[in-house]
Amino acid sequence: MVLKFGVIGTGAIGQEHIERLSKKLIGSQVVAVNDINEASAKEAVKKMGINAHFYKNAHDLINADEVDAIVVTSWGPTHEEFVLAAIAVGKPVFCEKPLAVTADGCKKIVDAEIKHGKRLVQVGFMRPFDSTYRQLKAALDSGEIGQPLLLNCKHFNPIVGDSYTTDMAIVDTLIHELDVLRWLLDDDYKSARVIYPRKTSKASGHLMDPQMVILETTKGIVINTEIFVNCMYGYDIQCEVIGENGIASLPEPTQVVFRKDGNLQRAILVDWKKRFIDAYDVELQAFINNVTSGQFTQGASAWDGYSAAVAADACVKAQQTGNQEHISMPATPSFYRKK
Ligand code: NAI
Ligand code: ISE
Repeated sequence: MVLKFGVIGTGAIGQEHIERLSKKLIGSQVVAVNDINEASAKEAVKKMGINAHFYKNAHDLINADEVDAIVVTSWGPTHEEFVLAAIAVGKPVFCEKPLAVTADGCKKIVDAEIKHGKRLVQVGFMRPFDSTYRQLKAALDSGEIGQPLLLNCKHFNPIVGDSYTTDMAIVDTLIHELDVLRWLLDDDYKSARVIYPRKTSKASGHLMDPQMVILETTKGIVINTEIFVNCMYGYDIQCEVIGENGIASLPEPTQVVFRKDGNLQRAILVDWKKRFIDAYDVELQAFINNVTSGQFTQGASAWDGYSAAVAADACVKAQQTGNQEHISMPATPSFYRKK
């Protein structure tokens, strides 16, 4: 069985996912695309040499008989509408993060999926599929460093455009740590605080950059994450776990090391496309397998999207108040509990 996909949003990651669904993964093809920028959508599919119909209206794509499953790769504030529309017609939907830009928006999706009665939604939190994060989790689960006590994380992007806003550092960027660290630590969050260090001259006038987010978990672990989206030097994701008996750090992505001209040097990646390229493949293949098997056994659920958003809401409030904000994570409904 070949799953026929419709893709909403043919920008950066939309094109990446169209490429992998059309040419790399098993059991999928892209038959339909939509974007508010018609010319760019048509140019994208032409450049990739795939024969996909362009739909002017995203809802027509969602409802089209030729479309079995949907991928949402449009801007974050549009996700809620499109995911709810896919659920309304009973079509499986892979939605890039964030599932919605608020917890309330995610909860509407959770309620709709539970009412539908079977899993349809997977969220594009790819880091638990990444081999370096899986190595780090195996190290923690082995007990090698004892109980985790404190984490130092970095989420550094080289540069962002003027449309990137201070709250996006949480809902669009930190949302990855908010998801992956729940899985890594098997824990949840109970408070958040945001500190603004001296602002870089490289950031747009309206953007606070860098930001430091301090989270406390229900087990008492403290997580310090530095978000710096105009760091200039590269795309740098770091996670150091300090435990009772030692430190475990996220492995650097494998790169050739050069000894040359009196230097010892290796490249740092410059964007997310390469840093998590394998994880994107694995998570989307998992979605294809979930749909064709009828069992959503892998990948982030709408509840994972909601849980990350609950913490993100508190972080956005902490950005505004400067206070330590409480986070109360609701219990996971049986519908989403791992079988
Ligand atoms: P982008 O700006 O390159 O592409 C977004 C596309 O969506 C644009 O072509 C835009 O015209 C289109 N669009 C916007 N509103 C629309 C609407 N109402 N209907 C149809 N099309 C619409 O953005 P990018 O970087 O590709 O991000 C897209 C989404 O993917 C975001 O939610 C972002 O958070 C997520 N993303 C996830 C990554 C990951 O590591 N998982 C990496 C990069 C992006
Ligand atoms: C982008 O949307 C992504 O999801 C990248 O993984 C993240 O590093 C970046 O900060 C986001 O803007």
